[in-house]
Amino acid sequence: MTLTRFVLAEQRKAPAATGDLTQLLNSIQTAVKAVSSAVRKAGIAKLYGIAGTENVQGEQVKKLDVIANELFINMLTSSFTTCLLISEENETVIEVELEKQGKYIVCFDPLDGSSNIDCLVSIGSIFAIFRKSEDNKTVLENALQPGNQMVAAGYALYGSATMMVISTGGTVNGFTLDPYEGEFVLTDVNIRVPKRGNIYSINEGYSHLWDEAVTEYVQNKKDPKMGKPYGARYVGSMVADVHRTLKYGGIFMYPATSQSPSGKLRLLYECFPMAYIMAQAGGAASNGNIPILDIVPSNIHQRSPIFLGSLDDVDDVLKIIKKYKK
Ligand code: AMP
Ligand code: P6P
Repeated sequence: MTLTRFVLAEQRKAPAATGDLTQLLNSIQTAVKAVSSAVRKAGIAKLYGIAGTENVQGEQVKKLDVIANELFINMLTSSFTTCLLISEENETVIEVELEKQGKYIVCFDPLDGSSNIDCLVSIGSIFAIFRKSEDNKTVLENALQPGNQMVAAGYALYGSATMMVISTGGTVNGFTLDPYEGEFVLTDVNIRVPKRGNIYSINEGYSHLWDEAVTEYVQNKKDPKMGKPYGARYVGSMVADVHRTLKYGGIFMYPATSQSPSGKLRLLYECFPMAYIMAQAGGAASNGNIPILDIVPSNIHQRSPIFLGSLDDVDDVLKIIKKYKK
């Protein structure tokens, strides 16, 4: 069962479907294949190293970032199914030219975790798909929809294998790229995140900046008096940390700190899609106060704290956060 066949079969379940979402998902699939090929060749093709430019985040942009962004933009605009694109690499919304417009809005991070490229640590692409609202909202109002309006979301992990994990509402499925066939093959059917795990994932280098709740929670995970201690895993590449959490359970956290009061991760193209996938797989994702998917964005690059993973593990940290709120 290839991703192409799977998406087509899913479309058959939507009687009124025109085929646009299928076309869009297949265009994203093609972009991911091209990015995967570039990532695997980077060392030989000397694509590593600083491209000498900076992105809207003020970060040095690596050449692979530039290539990945261009590949995504080209495939999305030429799919004739999108009207607005929001990329981590572009300061403003990309409005698709009129004759190529379709009804979907795609928020994406073309190559997340790029600081890990040169040392060959896993990196990924992340995307969220919204539908343009029927009433005549402004471009920006269409771009700033709450997460629970999402139609589909997914990510690609360029790890020991290249895998796409996608949900269009309902099940979450994983497809592994067969590089010899050039096809994504269904390998992980209906992924469900365990109700509780035994791994916590957070950058402990910032522990001096955490609030009391996060400090207490992490201490509890290490204290044998509080139960069997958890293992610690932190890749520093969101797609890798979230995929492990999806498969094995546990919790991934990027909380607000005294230095970053809204955390670091971006809402529209990191937190929203990962929260959608986690929720569809039976997990949870919160900003510490409300579910990530209930957040109404105020700007396209806004950041959000995120606590994501197994239901019981996210619940545990939210209980401690609540305790300190009183
Ligand atoms: P379309 O007109 O093809 O964009 O489809 C309209 C709606 O039908 C989409 O927004 C989805 O909710 C559903 N749908 C269409 N194609 C698919 C698909 N391949 N997989 C899952 N849902 C789909
Ligand atoms: P830190 C990578 O740069 C990224 O955007 C995410 O992929 C990752 O989860 C996070 O930043 C890591 O940030 O501050 O722990 O290095």
